[in-house]
Amino acid sequence: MKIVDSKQFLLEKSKRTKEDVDFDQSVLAIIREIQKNGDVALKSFTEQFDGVSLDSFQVTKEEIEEANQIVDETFIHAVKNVKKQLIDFHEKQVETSWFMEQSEGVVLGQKVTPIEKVGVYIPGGKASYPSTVLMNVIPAKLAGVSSITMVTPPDETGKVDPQVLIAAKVAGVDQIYKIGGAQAIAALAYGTETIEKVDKIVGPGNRYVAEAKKWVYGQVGIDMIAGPSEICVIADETASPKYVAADLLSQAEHDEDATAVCITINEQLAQNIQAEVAKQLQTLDRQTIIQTSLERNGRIIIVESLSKAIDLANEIAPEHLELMIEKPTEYLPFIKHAGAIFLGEYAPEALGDYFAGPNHTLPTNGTATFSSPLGVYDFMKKSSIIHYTKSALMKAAPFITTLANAEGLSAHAKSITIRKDEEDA
Ligand code: HSO
Ligand code: ZN
Repeated sequence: MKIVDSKQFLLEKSKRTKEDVDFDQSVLAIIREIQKNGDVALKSFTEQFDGVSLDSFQVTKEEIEEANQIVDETFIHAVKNVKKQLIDFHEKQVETSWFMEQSEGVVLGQKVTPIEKVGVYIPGGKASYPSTVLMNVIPAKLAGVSSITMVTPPDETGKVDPQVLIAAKVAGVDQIYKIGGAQAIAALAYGTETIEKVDKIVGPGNRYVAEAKKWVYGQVGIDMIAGPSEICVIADETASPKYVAADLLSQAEHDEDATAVCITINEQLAQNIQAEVAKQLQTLDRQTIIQTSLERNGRIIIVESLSKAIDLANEIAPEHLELMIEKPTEYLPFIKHAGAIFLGEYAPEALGDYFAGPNHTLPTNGTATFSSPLGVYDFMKKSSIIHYTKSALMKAAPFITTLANAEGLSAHAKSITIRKDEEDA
């Protein structure tokens, strides 16, 4: 893992390349094809991209039952425990409708309504995570979403990961289809003969999925465009280089484009962490992925002080930020941009990935500057409520008509005065 200073780091970061237009267009072509030809197109894309010809996309009760037989007890037990933790945390996010009264019988309010139909995309293959099923479905359930459709690509034998099926069952998914990629996003956004159109699509995916979500946004809602996972660890001399290294490696193992950076305050600490990373790497399963990811994006950055470290972290706006420093809570007020903030040496990122309760779907790629973790609020929408009495309306009338006339919208003004005229008549 390279040791750099903050200038070098920021320079490298600014050189990252932008997406190409041809790719955008190829994804759009897939979407249009699904819109036009529905299930027929879905079937043929599944043959082309997943290498399997399916007669039916829907996962049957028998397949779920079979998964139940294959998957071991301890896994099911763990999933149920994680579910409890997630419910405990996310329950706090449930919002309720509220009303307020003003003088003259005026009532104003905000009515909260769950989104009706939600599609959850779960990637296949290497990145098929049962934990992600729980993280996406549980907040939707708590919001009161009435229909949750999960989609996930099949393998070349036409099967999907049984552990993902179990997580879906425990979380309470209503229907599951074996489709993936941009074609699955299009099917959820526009509907086909078998797939019912949804109102919002959530869940992570590869670049095809991410691009397709951008295209269908507006037709449906989307959660966010999730990029490769990132961790930033701020470590001072009280941090254990072993723990810091382990956490960096845990993130780097996600994929070759994952980012693991550590910001620390002196050369010696940087070297200790670097040595630990090299040592622990030898013991891990996904060495090639980790090596590539560390070469591409793994850096140990040396800065002069903790406050400089915080400034740099705010500039990065990482998905996960670990504060492995003495008295981490004292620095919390200064952290402005991070998806999730882990305080102290016993809050490693994996705790948040799997168990603690907060969502592991977090803003990546600097988007923590303007967005939040996935939550119950992503599955609820609000309607404003306005009730006025005649006397209250007449009091407001001069203000309304003044503004309406200023905007040249006399019909607006008339819709108020007509109510007054009626009184005079
Ligand atoms: N670190 C990932 C979540 C995850 N980790 C799933 C393991 N499984 C993105 O926050
Ligand atoms: Zn993870």
